[in-house]
Amino acid sequence: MVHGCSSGHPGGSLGCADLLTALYFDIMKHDPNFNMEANGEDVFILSNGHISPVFYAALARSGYFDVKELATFRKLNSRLQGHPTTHEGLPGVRIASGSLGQGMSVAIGVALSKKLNNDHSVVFSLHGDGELDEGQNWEAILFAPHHNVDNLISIVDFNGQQIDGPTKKVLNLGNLKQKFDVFGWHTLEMDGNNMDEVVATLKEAKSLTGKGKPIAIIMRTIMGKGVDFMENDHNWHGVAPNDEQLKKALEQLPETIGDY
Ligand SMILES: Cc1ncc(C[n+]2csc(CCOP(=O)(O)OP(=O)(O)O)c2C)c(N)n1
Ligand SMILES: [Mg+2]
Repeated sequence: MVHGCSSGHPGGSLGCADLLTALYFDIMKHDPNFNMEANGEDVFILSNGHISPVFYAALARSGYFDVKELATFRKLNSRLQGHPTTHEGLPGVRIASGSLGQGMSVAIGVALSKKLNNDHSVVFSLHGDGELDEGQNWEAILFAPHHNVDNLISIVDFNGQQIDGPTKKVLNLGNLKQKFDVFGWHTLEMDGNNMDEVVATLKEAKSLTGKGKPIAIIMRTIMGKGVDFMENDHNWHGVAPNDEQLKKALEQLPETIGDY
């Protein structure tokens, strides 16, 4: 998809492919016959909107829209813009994201309204680690435990990379598990590129909902997972592969379906 329009974000998308697959194909109770109200449904809020390629792929593969539409990614008049927005009318997109830092606040709002509606489904949100540099997150991280938002599972893509370099160099996050714990969250950790561990940890997180605390998952991933020359390299945060790089990448990912 990113090669097809010569722009977009392959690094974070590849790293989060396991998570999105687990959520949409196993963990979440959701209806591809999309309804913005989401009554009785689990909700996923993508905060790091630049990883839209993997989000759109998960939505299409689980039936929200035709897989062939993936080929329109980032093209003029497409519903699949570089950063998701609701006004394009793409089923499955619940918020505009791309301006980093807002998704957790939105997810908390959705979670609180579910409580008011006596709706016992769960809200999942995904955030980049570099995205946590944005101060609004820390207000949200403080707010959620104070208001007992215990139907929220916020996942951080802890790939150690962001647009300008390794997170340790740009703005060190230190011990993120300790930070969430001390703010009052129940914090889990997992290897986000080990499917068995992803599924087991998400199930554990779901079992911890309704117990008074919001749940965070620090998800270690590899930026560019599955393509050797992209792995762990922040330069693949937001660059499209050329023809030769695409060929090499697809050779390394034989399971890539390529049917659109
Ligand atoms: C508010 C805001 N500031 C800056 C940017 C530019 N920007 C886009 S992605 C990114 C880095 C995000 O790092 P991370 O969340 O770790 O994503 P990854 O590189 O791991 O995919 C930045 C600074 C933005 N989109 N929004
Ligand atoms: Mg990152």
